[in-house]
Amino acid sequence: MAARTPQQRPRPAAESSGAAATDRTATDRTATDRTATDRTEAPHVAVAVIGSGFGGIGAGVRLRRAGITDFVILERGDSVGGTWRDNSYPGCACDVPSHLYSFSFALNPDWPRSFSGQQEIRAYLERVTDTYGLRPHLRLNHEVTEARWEPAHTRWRVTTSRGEWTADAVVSATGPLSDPQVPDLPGLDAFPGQVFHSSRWDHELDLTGKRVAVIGTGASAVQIVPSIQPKVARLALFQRTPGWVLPKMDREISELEKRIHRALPVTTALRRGALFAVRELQVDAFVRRPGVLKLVQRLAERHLARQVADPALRAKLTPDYRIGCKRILLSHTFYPALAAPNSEVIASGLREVRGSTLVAADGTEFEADVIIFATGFHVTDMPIGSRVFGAEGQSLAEEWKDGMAALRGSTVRGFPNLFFVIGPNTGLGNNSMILMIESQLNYLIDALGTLRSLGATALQPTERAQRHWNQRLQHRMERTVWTTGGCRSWYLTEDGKNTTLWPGSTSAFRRATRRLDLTEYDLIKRQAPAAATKQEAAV
Ligand code: N01
Repeated sequence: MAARTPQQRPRPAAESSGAAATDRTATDRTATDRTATDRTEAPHVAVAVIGSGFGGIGAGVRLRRAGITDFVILERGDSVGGTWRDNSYPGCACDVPSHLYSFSFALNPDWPRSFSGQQEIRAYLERVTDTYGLRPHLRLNHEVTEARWEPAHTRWRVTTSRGEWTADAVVSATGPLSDPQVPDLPGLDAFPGQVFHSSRWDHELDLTGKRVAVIGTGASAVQIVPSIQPKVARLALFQRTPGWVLPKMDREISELEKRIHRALPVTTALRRGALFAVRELQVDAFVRRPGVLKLVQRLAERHLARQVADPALRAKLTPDYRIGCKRILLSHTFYPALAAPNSEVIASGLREVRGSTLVAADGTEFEADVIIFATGFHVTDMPIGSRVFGAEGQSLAEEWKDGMAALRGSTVRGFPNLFFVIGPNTGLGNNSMILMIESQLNYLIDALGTLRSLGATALQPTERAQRHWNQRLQHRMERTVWTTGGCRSWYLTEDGKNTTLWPGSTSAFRRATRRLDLTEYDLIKRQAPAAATKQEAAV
């Protein structure tokens, strides 16, 4: 796991400035070169996509399929993959089945396991990038530092660490799991050992024989702990809140299954359909009937009882809230790793660091060589928000100071032609995010097509439509397990408002985003010429 995949190797300068050198067409080369030399006349594109994870790659594929080829995908990293590039910690794997955690238009008959590892998913995204001709659109190592709507020109000006573009539309596909959250703890700066976040794993560091503290008990910690426990001298898990854990039914997919999927692609689709149906049936319990989840909770209790013999440890690991309130964790190996003789669970949050001594809120101390923060991401305060400025010059972060809100998770009043992939309230508690991403891409493509057919330049939701959408959504949220389950999760803002999850089925969201409803939008026509330089259809 620690070994780097070929895609992780730093790319040569020519390649990392955008597409692989061999892929670059003449017009594309012109665009890139102009970026470097001509800062006053920024090249213009129809669409600037921010991010190249599942959302950005999916957007690229759908744009090309819609016949829109003058777009760039701006990526701050040196390769595609988003959260599946950044999270390379030992044991990193998906907890949604492989055949469901992939694009519907790029089914993969060759998934090696029922739940894919990080490297397979990352390689899959690299393959999709190649197969769908996205390399020429990619601008790697281009961190977006600002995106600003220019009302006089009815366009966006997008500034990156390596050049500027103007664009008719911006697609924000930065995802909720992109910027690590590390608690601001007294004394942490003076810790003499190594410290890193789970999504910034230090692959140079050998943990063998070290005293290691893992902070947090979310989906990342559950995978990290069993992967490192056998090699470390001592492992302490700082657990502020225990999670509910169910067994992970992971297995190798046999050669026969793969052969059948390859020979009969419909079987891959059927497998996906079955996985989807099972998850879709579960939604009602999370959203409308949390009481039903008691049965699932019993399974989790039994799993804990079977795997942890020590009653004191079992008590520590038993949550006091309804299962599903926080993301349900899947693992066969987490509890056995915690029950191992070199492990201890400190049932308290990490409060401060004194030299190499970690001090929990309950006063428990642990001497550590390494601290691994599995403390999650900036989710409810989407970091791109402070870099995006709308029609009145206001930032999205200011606009969202009381919590993120959009129309259909996709568009925000005051920010014309800004489209989100995984926007506010589009997350899922128990299903594949790729389904939601594809719904938002349907909406994006329909919006761009609508603009073209109406001869309009931009659109933004009416205040009324956005308000009604969020009122209805928050009303539905009241009954969900995320609200009633008795926990505090990362789905919620400081004020306890859920601005992260979609309180319904993925089918309902698919229907809600199938078509853009023009009665929900104000249209804007361009007043001034589009841009100083129009980049010709690049590829
Ligand atoms: O982060 P988290 P994550 N002392 O936010 C704790 C996705 N993902 O990286 O619960 C001690 O869930 C905090 O405590 P509490 C998935 O969507 C997917 O694990 O707030 N602990 C919590 O336990 C997932 O949900 C896969 O009381 C402290 C933890 O840090 C999301 O990523 C795999 C603390 C943060 O948990 C994030 O998961 C991995 C302190 N001072 C991740 N401060 C898939 O398989 C914070 N915490 C798809």
